[in-house]
Amino acid sequence: MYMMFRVTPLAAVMVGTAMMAASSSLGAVVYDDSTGDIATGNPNLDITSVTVWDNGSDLGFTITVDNLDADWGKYMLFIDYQDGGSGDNDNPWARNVSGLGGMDFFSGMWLDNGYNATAYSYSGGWHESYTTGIDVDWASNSITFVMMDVVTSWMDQGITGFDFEVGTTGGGAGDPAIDLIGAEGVQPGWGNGSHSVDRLRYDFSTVPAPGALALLALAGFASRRRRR
Ligand SMILES: [Ca+2]
Ligand SMILES: [Ca+2]
Repeated sequence: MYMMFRVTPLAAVMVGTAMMAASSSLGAVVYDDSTGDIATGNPNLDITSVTVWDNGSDLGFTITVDNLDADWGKYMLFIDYQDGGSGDNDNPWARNVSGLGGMDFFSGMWLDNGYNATAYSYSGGWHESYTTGIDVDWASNSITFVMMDVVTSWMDQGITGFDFEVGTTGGGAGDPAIDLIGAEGVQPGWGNGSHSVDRLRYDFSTVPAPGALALLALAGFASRRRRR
């Protein structure tokens, strides 16, 4: 049964950290990005990798940048997991990023005044839909964002994975993405637009249920008997 948990940021961070450790063998994919592929001198906005993982119920992202030594960066996650979704250049933060029509989920993270995150789903418009939490590791220049029970909810709808984009930006509506993960190349920088040309794919890790394992064992036993 799917249950929506609304958790405080602190609780989410604590659970998320525990899940990271527990889920390392279940599924984690690292997507690399070039270092220095930005038009501005903001290493806190230069993505070097994004790690996506799940444990069969929760979904986590770790965004690593060249140097997180600044407390004002903004980080965006766009997810396309089903038909329909947003128009192009249509995100809840009004950042100037084109090439991303059909998005169904958006999360924005910021480091000002401590740090926090917010998440939205698209249904005829953007609606803030989740209470989330992030964990910032200044020493490793990384920001980890965990969404509880999202995988459970989406798998109940027959979803087995999703396409996504990650971008960095500033604090103002109309700001562009300074860096995008993938093959976009150097974006024009402050005062200009930005454009996504690819979406990365993540498929959920699959954990066979006990019943499925029993069936597999039975099948193996039957095939061994037949070979005798
Ligand atoms: Ca980069
Ligand atoms: Ca969509």
